[in-house]
This record gives sequence, structure tokens and C-alpha cells, in this order.
Amino acid sequence: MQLHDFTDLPAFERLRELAADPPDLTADAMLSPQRIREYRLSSCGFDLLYATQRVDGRVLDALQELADQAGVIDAFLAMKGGAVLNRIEGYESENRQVLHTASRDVFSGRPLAPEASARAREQLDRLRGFLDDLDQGRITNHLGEPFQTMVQVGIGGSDLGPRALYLALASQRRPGRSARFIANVDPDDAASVLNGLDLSRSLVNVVSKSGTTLETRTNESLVREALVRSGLDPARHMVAVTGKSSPMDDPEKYLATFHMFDYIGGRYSATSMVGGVTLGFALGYDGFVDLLQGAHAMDVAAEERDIRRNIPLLMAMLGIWNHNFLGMATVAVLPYSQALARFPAHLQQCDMESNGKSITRRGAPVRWQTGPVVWGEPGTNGQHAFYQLLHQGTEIVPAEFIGFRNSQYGVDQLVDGTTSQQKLVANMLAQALALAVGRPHDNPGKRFAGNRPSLLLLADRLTARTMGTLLALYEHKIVFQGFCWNINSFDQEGVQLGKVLATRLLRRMAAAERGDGPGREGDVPETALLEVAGMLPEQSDG
Ligand code: G6Q
Repeated sequence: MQLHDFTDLPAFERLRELAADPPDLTADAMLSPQRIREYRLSSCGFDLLYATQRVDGRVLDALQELADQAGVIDAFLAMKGGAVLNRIEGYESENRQVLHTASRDVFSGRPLAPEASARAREQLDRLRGFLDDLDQGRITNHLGEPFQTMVQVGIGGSDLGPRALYLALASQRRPGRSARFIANVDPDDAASVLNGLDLSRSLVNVVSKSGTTLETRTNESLVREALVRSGLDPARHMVAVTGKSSPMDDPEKYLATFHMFDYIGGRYSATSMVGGVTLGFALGYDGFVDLLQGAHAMDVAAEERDIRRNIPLLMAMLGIWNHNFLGMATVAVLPYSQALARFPAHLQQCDMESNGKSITRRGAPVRWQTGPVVWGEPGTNGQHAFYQLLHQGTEIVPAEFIGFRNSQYGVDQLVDGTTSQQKLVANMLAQALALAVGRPHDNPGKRFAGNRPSLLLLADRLTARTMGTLLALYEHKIVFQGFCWNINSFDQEGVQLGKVLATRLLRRMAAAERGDGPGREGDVPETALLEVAGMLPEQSDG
């Protein structure tokens, strides 16, 4: 596996030269029908339209060279084949394979990582058995009634992806089935979900790879207590998804347990049992399999080396052009689909936890920008909120629009001669155009500078399969960028320090509660905080 310095790649200099005078999208006839046709690529049911990026043939050729010189596709193939990419050379690190693609490489006769795919298959079979038992009435509540709601308790990767996917596909739920999610240790999160919920008809799915996460352990206890208070047997209502041999891996305590594996990072785990159990419950086994198939199709398509024929690779390289060469610090993901309301939040984790790094895979400080800030909200709501800054602010924000030609429910009507779906799509196209070409005006307040890059991802309809493809597309875009920057996109050391300090604070507070520690009566967390801050230089605490 290649360990280059990003800025030493020969194409870097070429791109720097080109960035001094990038193509002008406001020039006359720049956005010609021919350019729009040429800067378009279709794969796995998605069309990527990128005529509204500040690129031309020379820039695209140089980005191709950069991807080739960085060995992006070779690294991707190595990843899928089970190479130990989650590591920092010469330093203690997680030292793991990265095999989320194996959780959907279960359909072909020749998976790239056969052992991991066989394990994924085992878990899928187990899930199918469990869902069959629910369907056939072999698993019911104590009154013999079917379960209606699954409450997923988990946080971070054990929440964001599954929640985003569930919301995206809620229109395709099985009748009488739904899901809720509890993540935050804020007691109001659990209280608001449990409030009014018929626990006797609910299953609680506790998801934690480590089985040790503070928030999830706390919320599990809270829900367990609520079941007991309602006279229900937790072992009949709770299922678990966790790492093999984790502290949660205890079949006695749960109606069923499913496993996930250390080679699947939390933020890449939505297509493992981390998402599978709740999505399978809500959509049915076949719905979850459709999602996996959609993801697998993109896993295969993403092996293409030509950036003009590989959507995630092209998006990764366009992102690098905007970020590293044109100096844009953030990326807005703007789905024109209400169902994708939480998808930007999932991407925020997937991207920022993966690529928010300052050292190379050799442990040396990077001398180039790595991951951008990722944010976003569904359009058209965003248009009435933050789009002012997108059009006229001093910060130039590249936008990634995601839209569908048809709605999910198909419930629509003509108002003023067009359907709501047409209005939605027309708004998305109009925004991309307005950002790119701008508008000159005598009145400076009404002037739009233009040259604000965006791209459009378009598919026919948001289905389980389309959603799987979209999920994998972004996962690959993120790791492709990480490979280019030569950083480890698979660890998350940066979240540890805060956790360690919070644990110390909590120990202090628990001691004060018991009246036997260094804490004093009337002690407030703020005081404890100062004392813990004094302990900062300590090196390790778990
Ligand atoms: C994701 C991170 C992180 C993780 C959560 C939950 O890549 O590792 O978000 O998913 O901290 O961890 P557990 O699943 O172990 O509870």
C-alpha cells in the first residue's frame, strides 16, 4: 500500500497551476446543452450532472492523474480484499481490516473477502430466521400479540446510519411495523420516545459494537427499568447487536443476539446487523436485502479507474479540487427529498470522523488540508433558511444536490399547473443554475457573483435499492478522498480525550453522591471540571 505525500504527487503542481485560473461558469454560453450532456455520467441508477463545477477537460485530466498517482483504486481493491488499512505505520493503532463491503458481498459466488462475507451471510440467515419467527407468530409478547415497534438504542455509528436509512424508507414499512431511536444520554431523549409507547408491543434493539458505550449502557438500563416497571420481562423484549465476546454478548439477557465484527467501523456499519435488525423488522427481510444489493452494485461500479465513469471517484476528486485547490472549506449536502432529512447527519459523521485527521498513515503531520466540514438540510426548506449565504455570502460552499424524479408515496396534485414533485425538482435545478451563473445587476444588493460550484445526483425514485446505492456511493467518495490525502479514514482517536475526561468527572461526581470521595456537599460539576482540567497532562486513562 502506497504511503505518499499528497503534495508530492506530480499532478498536485499541475492542479495548482490550473486553479490559478479556473473555468468561469458565468462566461457567455458556458453552460451550453453540449457541456451539460458531456459533464454527465450514469451508473447504478444514478445520474451525476457536474457541468456546474469549475472544471474543464484539462482539470479533469489532472484529477485523473492525481487519482492514479495516489493509487486510489488499488487501495480500494486492497481494502475490499481484506488489507489491514486501519493503522498508522510504526505506532500503536487499531490495526484492523476494513471490510464493510463484505457485509453486502454475499450475493456473488466469489466474494473478495470470503471469510467476512461468510460471517455476514450467517448473520443474515439468523436475521431471516428471527424475522420469520416474528411473522409466523413464534415470537410474540406474553399475550401472544405481535410486536409493532422496534426501539433502537445506540449512538454514533450505531444510530446515525440506521436512523437515516429508516427515515429514508419509512414509506416502505410493513403494515403495522415502525421503529424509534434513542441515542442521546440526555434523559429526555429516552423519555420522549417511551412517552406514550406501548412497551408491551415493543422490542428494544440495543446496538453497541463495543458493548461498553456510556450512553448506550445508560439508556439500556433506563429502558430495561421501564419494561420491568410495566410488568414485562426484558428478556422477552430485548435484542442485542454487539461484537462477539463484548460485555453485552450475553444470550441470557436477550431474546436474540446478533454479531458485528471489528473490521466494520461504526460509521460504515449500517449494512451490517447494526442496521439490519431494525431495518429488517420495519421493511421486511427482502427490503433489507434490496438495500444490500443496491450497495453491492455500487461497491462493484466503484472499482472503475476512469474518473469520468465512476461516480464516487469523480465526486471525491471534484471535492478535492474544490477543497484543496479552490480553497473551499465546507461542503453542503442538500437532498431535495424529505425522506433524506437525516442523511446529511449520517454523512457528517461518516465524512468528518473519517477524514478529520491531521497525520498521515505514517504518523507525520499533514501539510495539506484534509476533510472539509460537511453539513446540510433538505431543500426546499433550506432555501428559506441558509441559501442566502450560499448565493451571496463571502464563504463559497460547494453544494451536492440529491434528487429524485418521482416521489415515494405518489400522492401529489397539480397546483398552478405543476405537481409538488415538479416544483421540488425545478427548485433544485434552479438553485444549481443560479449558484453557477449568478446575475449581474446595477444594484449591488441584487447582484449574484456566480461561480459557486455544485453537482446534482439524480435517480428515479428513492427505494431500498437506490438508498443502498447512495449510501455506498458516499462511503466510497469518503474513503477515496482519504486515500488521496494518505490519512487513515478508519480510526477516530479524536473522540477519545473528551470521553476520558467525562469518565473522570463522573467518577468524581459519583463519589460526591456517595459522600465518600474527594467531592464535597454542594459540589457542582463546574468545580469538578476545573479540577479535572488540572489533570489534563496525564497521558492515558483507558
Ligand atoms: C464510528 C464510531 C462511533 C461508534 C459509537 C458507538 O465509526 O466508532 O460513532 O459507532 O461510539 O460505539 P458502539 O457501537 O461501540 O457503542
